[in-house]
Amino acid sequence: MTKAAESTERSTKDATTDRSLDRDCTTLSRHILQQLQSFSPEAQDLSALMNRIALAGKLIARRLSRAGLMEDVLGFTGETNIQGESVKKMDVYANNVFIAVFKQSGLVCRLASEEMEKPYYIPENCPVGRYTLLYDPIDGSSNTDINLSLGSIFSIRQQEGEDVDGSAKDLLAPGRKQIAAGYILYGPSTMLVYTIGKGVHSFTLDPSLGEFILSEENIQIPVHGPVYSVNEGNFWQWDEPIREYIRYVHRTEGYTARYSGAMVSDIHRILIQGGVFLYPGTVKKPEGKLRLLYETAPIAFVIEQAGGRATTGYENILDVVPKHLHQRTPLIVGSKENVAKVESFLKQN
Ligand code: P6P
Repeated sequence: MTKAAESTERSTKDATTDRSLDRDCTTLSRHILQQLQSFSPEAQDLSALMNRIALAGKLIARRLSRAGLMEDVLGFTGETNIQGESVKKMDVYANNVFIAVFKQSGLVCRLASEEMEKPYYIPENCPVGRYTLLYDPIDGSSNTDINLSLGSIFSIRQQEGEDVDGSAKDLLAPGRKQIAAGYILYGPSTMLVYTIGKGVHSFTLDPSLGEFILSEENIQIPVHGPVYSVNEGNFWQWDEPIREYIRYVHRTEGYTARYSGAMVSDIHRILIQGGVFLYPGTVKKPEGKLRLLYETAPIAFVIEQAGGRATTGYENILDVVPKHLHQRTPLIVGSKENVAKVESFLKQN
């Protein structure tokens, strides 16, 4: 091989090495700073905050990966949470993990969770910490004991006002107030997907590094997709227009049903392959099951940032003003054309 060819080969190898090294160094905290194109105190805070969320994801992923080998990890606690749901031991553990990672952070003063009736305040962080974390620590608890995919959902808001009476009234604001949102998917690999309003980006946990490394930037949801994701066991509880939509996808070529019992898994599939996820209201529960502040609003932020849509069927999820912390909303979310098709049945009503 000529010297010139050798040096070209060497420089190509170097370039490839540099590229893979650069990729391995594109951690979540670095990516946030790149997204913000700033090293301001606010940018550093948000980067540090997301890094703590990543730490929570690592701790939960580690626990899940060994749950079957440990005592007292799986199964129910025997308690019932504010939602009236039986609490899994993993729900409690994960809820406490998110609290623990923000202690002594000076970042997050309040945490509001599906598992806690009222927000949890971290005294040493208040009033310095101006961020509030709203989260569903384990989304899809029914999958915990059967080793199927699960998620955590997070939403970050800026605290507005002093909240002197601990009522956290400033949280009763529409989802457009979110400054960051995303989810952690505990699947064959652990992925973290986030947005700060500058597109949607996914990171994969590299256990050998203990870091979430950038997998995909600026994810765009397909305009249309084959997947419809809904619990058809509720068919007879839905309003007629939703039943009509389901009859439509049953008789129309090109649709396929996928429903895992963990919204994060179903949403991630739809983000990548396209389609629509529905958790409609029912006659008995017109507001549906999913909670606005820490489930439907963060998911809506991510999917809208990826070019999709999220609606209650009649109102954009991100415009809904919650009346209380654990307010529920119906959810129809996914590819623009698939969501529009569902809405077309609702409009006929
Ligand atoms: P159902 C999990 O409890 C959850 O909040 C979502 O993750 C999931 O999509 C849904 O509820 C499952 O509810 O009524 O279909 O079992």
